[in-house]
Amino acid sequence: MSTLLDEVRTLVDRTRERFADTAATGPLELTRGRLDEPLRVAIAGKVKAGKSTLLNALVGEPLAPTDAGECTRIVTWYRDGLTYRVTLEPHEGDPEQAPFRRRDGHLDIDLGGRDPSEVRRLIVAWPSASLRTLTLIDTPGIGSVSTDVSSRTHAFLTPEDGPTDADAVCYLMRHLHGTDIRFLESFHDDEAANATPMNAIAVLSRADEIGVARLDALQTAERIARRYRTDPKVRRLCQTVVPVAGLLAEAGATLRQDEHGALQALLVVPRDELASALLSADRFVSSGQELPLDAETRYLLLQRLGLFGLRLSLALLRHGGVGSAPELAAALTKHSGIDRLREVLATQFAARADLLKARSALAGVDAALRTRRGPGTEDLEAELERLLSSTHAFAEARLLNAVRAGNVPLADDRLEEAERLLGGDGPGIASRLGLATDSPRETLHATAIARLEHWQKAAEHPFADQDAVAAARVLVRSCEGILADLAGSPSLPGVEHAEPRAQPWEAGT
Ligand SMILES: Nc1nc2c(ncn2[C@@H]2O[C@H](COP(=O)(O)OP(=O)(O)OP(=O)(O)O)[C@@H](O)[C@H]2O)c(=O)[nH]1
Ligand SMILES: [Mg+2]
Repeated sequence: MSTLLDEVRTLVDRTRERFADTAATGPLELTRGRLDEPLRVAIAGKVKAGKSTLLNALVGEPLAPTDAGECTRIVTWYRDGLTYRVTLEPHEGDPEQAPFRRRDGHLDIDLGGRDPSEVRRLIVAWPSASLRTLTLIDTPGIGSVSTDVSSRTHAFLTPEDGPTDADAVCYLMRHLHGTDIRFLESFHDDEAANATPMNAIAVLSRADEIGVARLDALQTAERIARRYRTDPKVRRLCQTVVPVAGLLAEAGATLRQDEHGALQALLVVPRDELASALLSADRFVSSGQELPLDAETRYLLLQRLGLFGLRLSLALLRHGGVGSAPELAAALTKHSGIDRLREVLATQFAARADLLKARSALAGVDAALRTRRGPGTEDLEAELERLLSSTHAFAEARLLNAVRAGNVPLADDRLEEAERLLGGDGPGIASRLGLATDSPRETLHATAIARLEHWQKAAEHPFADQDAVAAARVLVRSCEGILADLAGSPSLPGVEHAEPRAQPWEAGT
């Protein structure tokens, strides 16, 4: 039985043949290659939202330069590789290998005298298990004072002349701002394959800085994130909002023994004196306090952990049952919120990789067809249309979008159920049914049957609104799909699918 990706591959190949030796050849080659690569997730957001720091935390190495430096102004891809290598792709001319050094772990890439504006992108190939399922793309800040820098990110993520090179976006924001909404709106255009917020999640970033770095900062951040999650403007544009303190996560992934030693050394200072020194960053670094660390070490600790991270680390070492450097690192990771983000990336993106890649590839085919519509391409257009309209996963994505935009006439509790069934909380069976991941198969089965019966009735209701009926029909197929999956995988454990519960039963319809 062919899968969605097989069908998309075939369509891309047919389109390539038909468009051989035209301007569309190059882009179509790239579209084809993409189908066999890991999913591409761009990390975007306003200037200094904490994008590079978060990328480092996800990779588990402080690769991406943070703060200043010309490379922060260039779109940079981080992908798994056999060897360590940096490729520079200029706007004009052939790609070339770029020499690099590591400074405190960060990559210091030699642009060979080029201005960042001359570089289309940098590709860092780095052997790393974290990059095996997702390629991460660091982008320059949006809304930067230099519109030139900002426009590089727009040109990459929301190009005017074709589909974007990213399959999904992880959008960082410190507060919800008009610029953020505008960016998400342009990434979420309503073109055929893109009509869904499925490919965007938002991160409430630098969460430790909320509320003047008090020790309950992350709880406050979670409350704010929850409010954003239920804001209709946000829900329409992205799957979810998770608070993350990237700096803490990066420190958790890379904490060194000497840093742990320096923190331990601070514990000899009487508690009141230490609390007073930690009232502000300036005070900690420069006030000439009687602290057992030199100014440079204090400055570096502050860079690594931030004021909140310092306070938290000291509290953990003093009262938190945390002793060794690995224990402290694990506690920082736990407090940072990065595990929740990883889970969201795994359920919302990695588990849907095939669907998201298929969407990107179909957008590539569509772009090629736009260059030459008409005689000789009708069959390709028809196949593109068929894949978009008959693939149930796309129908689910469109309906999820409509539900979140408030365009489906169902009662509130039914809307919630519909959203879950469509994979709004993740594509696994238990998530779709609103059950715990370790629910027994019988419970999953019985619940799926009950949902199926409900939506069948709704689909056949003689007086129901047409849009409600159309929605119910999609939901019936979703329930049937869940039941087919349950029947087709006898050894399914508590049944959270790693693979998207996509289209096997759909293929060829
Ligand atoms: N306290 C705190 N500081 C952070 C966090 N994430 C980043 N920072 C700091 O914010 C500054 C900017 O971080 P970057 O990771 O370079 O941000 P960016 O979004 O990549 O910045 P541009 O690429 O220049 O737009 C650095 O000084 C980081 O140390 C965080 O979670 N908490
Ligand atoms: Mg950056």
